Amino acid sequence: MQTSHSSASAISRRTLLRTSLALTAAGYFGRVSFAKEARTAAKVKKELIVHSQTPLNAEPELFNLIKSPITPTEYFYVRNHGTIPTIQEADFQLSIEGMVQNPIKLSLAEIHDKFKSEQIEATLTCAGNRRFEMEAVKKVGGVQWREGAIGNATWKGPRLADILKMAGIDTSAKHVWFEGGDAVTEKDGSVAPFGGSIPLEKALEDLPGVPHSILATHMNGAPLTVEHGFPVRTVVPGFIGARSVKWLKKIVVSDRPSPNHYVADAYKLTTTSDKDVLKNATPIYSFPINGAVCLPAAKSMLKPGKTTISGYALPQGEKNGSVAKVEVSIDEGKNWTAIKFNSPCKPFTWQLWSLDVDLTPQTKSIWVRSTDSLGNVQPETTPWNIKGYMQNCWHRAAIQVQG
Ligand SMILES: Nc1nc2c(c(=O)[nH]1)N[C@H]1C(S)=C(S)[C@@H](COP(=O)(O)O)O[C@H]1N2
Ligand SMILES: [Mo]
Repeated sequence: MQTSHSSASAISRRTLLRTSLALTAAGYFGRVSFAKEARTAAKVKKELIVHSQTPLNAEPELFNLIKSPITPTEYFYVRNHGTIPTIQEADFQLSIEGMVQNPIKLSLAEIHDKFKSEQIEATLTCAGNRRFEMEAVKKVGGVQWREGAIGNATWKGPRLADILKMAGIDTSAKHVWFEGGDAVTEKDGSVAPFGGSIPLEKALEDLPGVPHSILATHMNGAPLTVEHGFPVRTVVPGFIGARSVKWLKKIVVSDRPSPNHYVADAYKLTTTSDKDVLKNATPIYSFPINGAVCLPAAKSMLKPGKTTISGYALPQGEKNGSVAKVEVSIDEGKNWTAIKFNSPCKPFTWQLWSLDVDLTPQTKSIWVRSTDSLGNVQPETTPWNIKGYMQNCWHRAAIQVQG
């Protein structure tokens, strides 16, 4: 290791090194300049509904959300627990440690050069999507997400499995921890990075036609934006968004789930905040089957007659589940119309749907429920939990039709 001294030659050598590293990174991204800063608050406000500015939490309007099966990055929800770090690509280093034979550190250029990169399509959704609906039973704390804490993108980067294999996984390893480069201030004032954790089995999952877990450097064909985790994040298809850790800094292979707050205490389904109950509960991994009516928007005033309604459906994020059926009711569940899909839906990926219906002045609401290929169906009601996670019951949009 070279110690730093302030002679002119050392500085210029350092500058040179930095420049060449920066160039390598620039070459790696295929262009010299790209957004290294987060969007301005004004720009975010134009594109998303902002729930909180610091930390930034924002979701799209539903008509923007379902404009295309691939969600444009500007309309992709942003969910943060702490500050958004600005990481210089030249300084970036990812460390792989824990129960591995050879702990390794990788630069961005090495992540690019040493591994085959793979492009996947996967839907990301926050466990708190639709949380605001919990208020029908009892309001819960946290960001009051509507139906837009979901998005579908293409992601590109090396397979997590390839990186773990290079480090050599110990035979007794069972879990993989991820640590972000952000700083989250907890209620007790302590500051720690956001962390996630997934079972090793999931990290190594290799099923035909099912997207792998990757370390994404690209989203929708461009380098990750700062808000979405630049320069590297995990993308774990089928799992709640919290397991797709942004600004990834460290991977730890272990025989147990991560002790990070967001694995050990948060993202668990409990009806109390009792510490022991929380400690003993299982972390949420897969996202639940879900679906929502996006158009017309809830509370719309509509004319009677033919109207196209549309929305999204999401399969449960396990095995190779895909959307199998979407049913719509405009008479409070007495009759349901099933929507057919022309081609099989993709695993771990949402399916946008639309249906023409005849509205009458008696139509009070539009309901939707999805079924996946594993037989999971959106339930009629969601069990209340103290954090408002996994809100996935039949989605009901109240509307008014003119008489
Ligand atoms: N480092 C870090 N990673 C993170 C988070 C975070 O706060 N910090 N939030 C997580 C949660 S809860 C979700 S739902 C997704 C959201 O990803 P997005 O902001 O790219 O939509 O990122 C996850 N990864
Ligand atoms: Mo989330």
